Parts: sequence; structure tokens; C-alpha cells
Amino acid sequence: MKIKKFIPAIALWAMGSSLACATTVGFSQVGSESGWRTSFSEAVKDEAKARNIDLKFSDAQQKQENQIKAVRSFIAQGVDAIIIAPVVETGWAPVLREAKRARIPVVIVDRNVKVNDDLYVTRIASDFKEEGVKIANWLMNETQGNCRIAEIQGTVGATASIDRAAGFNEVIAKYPNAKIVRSQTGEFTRAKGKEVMESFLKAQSANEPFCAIWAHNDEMALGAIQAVKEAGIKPGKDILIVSVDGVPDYFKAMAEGDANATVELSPYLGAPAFDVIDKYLGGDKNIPKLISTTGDVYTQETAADEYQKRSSK
Ligand code: GYE
Repeated sequence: MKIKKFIPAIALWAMGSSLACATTVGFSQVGSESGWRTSFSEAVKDEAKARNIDLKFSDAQQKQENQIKAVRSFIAQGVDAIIIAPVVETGWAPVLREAKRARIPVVIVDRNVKVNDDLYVTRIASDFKEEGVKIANWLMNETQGNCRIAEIQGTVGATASIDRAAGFNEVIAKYPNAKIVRSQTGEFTRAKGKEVMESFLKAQSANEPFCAIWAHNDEMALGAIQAVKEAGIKPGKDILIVSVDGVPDYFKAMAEGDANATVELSPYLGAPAFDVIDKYLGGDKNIPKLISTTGDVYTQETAADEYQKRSSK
């Protein structure tokens, strides 16, 4: 009799205390501008569920002011930790100082923030400059360094745009016959990528066609491909298409011959972010300031197989 009563009491206590102890993490995400971004958000949500983390997710719709509001509200709610995937690099110091004062650790994922590094625990990201270098090397190799390039940049002020451009430009600077002849932001979205490419094509002179489109992400490249097709030009052949991300739709486009190359970017940033938070909240403050991931170049050769793998995930 005694034992019977005892067990449910223990079970109840355990249940109650585990609920009370669930870690609460606020996550301020850039938005849902690209397929890569959506996969990243999903990955964070799935990982939080698997770890029984109470995740407060906030979509900033590509606006830093929304992110700052979200972070302030996470602080007011007294979350255990905050993850920020910042839209742009600048303007973060005040709100990060507020988090620090409230003793809430902040982990930066993906793009960077320009602040003293005592204002966050660590940053988990890929090396965007290296991505620019890799894709430019592929393009220079493919064209023997002869190429008039139309560049569709990502969001102005975002690390992914700044560093990808820097890496790409560093490589093509070594080739006198390679040149960026048009450049404009497409804000990382498919619709804008299409719009920008349409305007490039209108302004293009017939005797100086583009040899390639360099888009700072797959989503804009996919929009540009549509614009090129609608102009009666063959993407992937008449104009080479290169970008970064490695989203399933882009693998499909490569398999169909419409796109040429991309650098894969892992969207699985939730697990390493939660690992760091666990460590930090567990008392281990010995965490490197940058945890980086890398990705490979993919081309048409393996695109069909890679598409299969990715779309069955
Ligand atoms: O390439 C793009 C997204 O910041 C690295 O943002 C990220 C970029 C990614 O919208 O698709």
C-alpha cells in the first residue's frame, strides 16, 4: 500500500520539476526570405522540440527594428538564453548590453554583429568569404577567366552579402578579363532576384552579353533564371548561373541544366546553438568566440542525385 502511494507521488514530483526546469530560449530570426532560411527555422524548431526546450520564435521580416523589439521582449520575459540571427551587422551594441545586464547569454548564429565580443557567448556560422572564393574559382575555371558578370547582391549591410562579395571579388581581381558589369541588391528573395535581372537584361547591350549571373543566394538565382528564360535566353548555357546555399529547388534547377554551381550552406545551426547554451548554462564558460561550418561546391554532375537526397529528407 505504502509503495503504491509513493510511486505516483515521485512521478508527479518528477513531472512537475522537469516542466519547471525546461530551458526557455528566445530566437530572433531574420525572416523567411529564402528556402535556406525556412529550413534553418524548421531545424531550430525541431531541435528545440527534441530537447524539450521552450522556444520563443520571432520572425523579424528582414527588419532589424523588429529584432531589437523581440530581444527586448525576451529579456522582459526572463528567458534563459537568446539566439539571434541578425539581419545586418551594425546597431546591436545597446540591446546586447541590455541582455548582458540581465545576465542572459546571447548566441549569434549565421550573419555577424559588429560589437565587442564580450557581448555574446559565441557565433556559429559558415565562412561567407570562403563561399565567395569557392564559387568564383569555379566560374574562373569554367570560363578561363573571361567573363562579364551580373551580380545580384544580398541584403545591404548583411555579413553574407559583404563577405561573399569580398571573397568573389578577391578571386576575379586576378583575371583581367573577368569583370562585374552590373550589381544590385535583390534582398535575398526570389521575387527581387527576378526583378533585378529583368532590369539588367533591359539595360544590356546586344554586343556585350553577360557570361554569368553571380547571385548571393540560390533564391535570387532562381528568380533570375526565370527572368532569363522569359527573355528567351537559355540559363545554364547562354548565361552561367552561380550562387550559394544548396537548397533543393536549386539542385533541381541544376539537374535540369538551368543552373551551374552553388556552394552548400548547412541550415542545421540549431543543434550547435543549443549545445553551446547547455554548456554555458551548465557553468562551462570556456567557449570559442567563433564556431564555423563549411560547405562544398556542387555542380550539374551530381545535381540529380543530390536533389533526390535532399527532397526525401
Ligand atoms: O544565404 C540566404 C539567406 O545569411 C547566410 O541569408 C545567410 C543568407 C543565405 O536569406 O539564403
